Amino acid sequence: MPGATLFLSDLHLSAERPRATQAFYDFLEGPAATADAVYILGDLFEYWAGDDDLADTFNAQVAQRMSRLAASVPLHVMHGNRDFLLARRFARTAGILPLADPAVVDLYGVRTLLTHGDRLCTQDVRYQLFRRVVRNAVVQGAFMHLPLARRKRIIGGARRMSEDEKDTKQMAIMDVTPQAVEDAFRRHGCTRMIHGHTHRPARHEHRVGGRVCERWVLSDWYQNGQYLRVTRERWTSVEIAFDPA
Ligand SMILES: [Mn+2]
Repeated sequence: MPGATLFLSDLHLSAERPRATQAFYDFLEGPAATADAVYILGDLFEYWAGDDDLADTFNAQVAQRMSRLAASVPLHVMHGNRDFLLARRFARTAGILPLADPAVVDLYGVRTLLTHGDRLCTQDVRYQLFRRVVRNAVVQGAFMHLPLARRKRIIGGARRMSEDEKDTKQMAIMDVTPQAVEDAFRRHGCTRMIHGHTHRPARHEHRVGGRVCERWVLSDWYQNGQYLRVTRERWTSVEIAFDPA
């Protein structure tokens, strides 16, 4: 059996979506258990209000299931735009290895760029501004000083606003821009890239400086689960059917 490295993103786990959660647990005990490494490229959780929310039964259970895998398989987790407050206590509890965004890894000899993907959506100027504000260390520090219940209410409000906006925003501005993609390939000297965030699973080719570069986009886990399986020989998208409701 050749070694395989697995990539997934945008699971958006929450207590309200038990089928996705079960599919994730099955993934952890199934394909992940024999992998060389597993990478979660952001938005593991629907939202994360702070590591003190590990007192929540659902969150604690997810962390505990992850820690079982992490005891034997390197489990890397990158922040998404919904769970960027995942911090040290979560990392310790779940046994995960925090992964910076972007990150460059060597996949069986192929230099590959990993990113959540929201930074590539440069046409969404309002979002990029919002992102800079909420990722600011001072803003985050002040936010984390609020009581957990208050933080959850604020996040709930922000999520409702972004859902409303999605109805009116043009589809194109919520996708990555080719220029941002090409810049990223060039800047990091990679010919492959893996990202999530846009919920538009596909394999794209980009011509950058005379070279053909591949960009693999991971799926969300709303209707089905999905992961990308990378071996020395091939890259394969694998779908996971959820149990019937
Ligand atoms: Mn996202």
